[in-house]
Amino acid sequence: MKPQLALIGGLLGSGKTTLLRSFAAHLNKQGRRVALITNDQTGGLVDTIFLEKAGLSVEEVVGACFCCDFDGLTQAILNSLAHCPDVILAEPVGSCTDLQATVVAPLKDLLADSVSILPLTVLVDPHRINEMNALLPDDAAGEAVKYLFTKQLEEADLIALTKIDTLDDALREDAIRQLTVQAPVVALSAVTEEGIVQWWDALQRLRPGDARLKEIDYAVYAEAEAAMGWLNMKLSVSPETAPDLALAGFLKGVVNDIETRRGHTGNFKCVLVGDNGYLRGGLLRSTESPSIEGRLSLRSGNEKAEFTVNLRATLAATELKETVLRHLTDWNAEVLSVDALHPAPPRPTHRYAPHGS
Ligand SMILES: Nc1nc2c(ncn2[C@@H]2O[C@H](COP(=O)(O)OP(=O)(O)OP(=O)(O)O)[C@@H](O)[C@H]2O)c(=O)[nH]1
Ligand SMILES: [Mg+2]
Repeated sequence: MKPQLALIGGLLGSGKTTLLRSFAAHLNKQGRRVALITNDQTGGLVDTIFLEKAGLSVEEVVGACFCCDFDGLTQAILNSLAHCPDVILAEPVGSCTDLQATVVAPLKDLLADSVSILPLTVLVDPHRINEMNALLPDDAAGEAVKYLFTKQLEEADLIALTKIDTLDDALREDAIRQLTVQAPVVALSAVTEEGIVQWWDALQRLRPGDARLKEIDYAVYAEAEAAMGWLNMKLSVSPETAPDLALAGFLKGVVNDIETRRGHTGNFKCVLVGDNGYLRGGLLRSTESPSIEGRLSLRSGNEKAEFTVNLRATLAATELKETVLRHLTDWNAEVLSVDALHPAPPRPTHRYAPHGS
């Protein structure tokens, strides 16, 4: 039987990588082999390190999104096939949309002999729905994020409301009600694993060919993506306090600064790797607590660890870099590499015309 390929999209920070990790672990427990594909505008991906630390097999497409480097995606799929997986899970860049026309349809056309392409899942962070509904009238950056969010919802075959462990029943229902969408909606938590089997079953049941190819204004799409500053940074560090406390303080400090400047944090994620373990940290908004997982001890102010930082927020990329460095003054930090950019206008390798045009 051909392996199944599932594309799991959704806005920055919606929970794609966390779901990849938890569902891959679930399939592995059942004796099924899984390959993962990550994607980013530039190298140095926290997602890849995080998944590899969980013992998973990962291919990367870096330097452009799947749509603009379709050949890179094809190559990553072919590389994955060498491990004879039962399932391939691929995570496109969270600011990408128009995936039905630029990725799903071309894959169905060009790779149908090698893989069976499942319907497109779009993940939605329930807290983002409220934020998008409550934007202030003069919030141009927020409107840019909302455009991407809306277009992703329009083209979804299946929508998965994520992070439901953070909601009570009434709030879950409220979030689903607020999602005025055509596609079916499931709800899940990648942390507690509630709903992940139901999500996968729903994907299997959806009829192939349901793809909703939509028209999209590429000028507006390009502007919306460019509103996002993108920072991937690698440093050698030696924090002066316990690494988990230092990481939590760093995450909070940066997100607070972004919000003070009326920026929206798309996702902020870091991984600290030392000789005896690692810590992964993430934070999206100041009203939440940083999520920190893993274990790491360091001899304070002395032992070095490699720190990878990925930040996407609606401020200038250079400003993001300065903010990050300002919050690392007690970390004895030495910068090893920096990519600070705004995504270039999307130029898809293929774009299959919407139905009926
Ligand atoms: N409570 C809870 N938190 C979650 C869940 N899934 C993801 N998160 C948290 O949400 C944040 C973003 O999750 P990611 O998996 O990095 O999201 P992503 O969609 O891969 O983000 P990008 O790759 O940046 O687009 C992280 O801090 C996670 O710990 C969940 O099911 N429950
Ligand atoms: Mg991710």
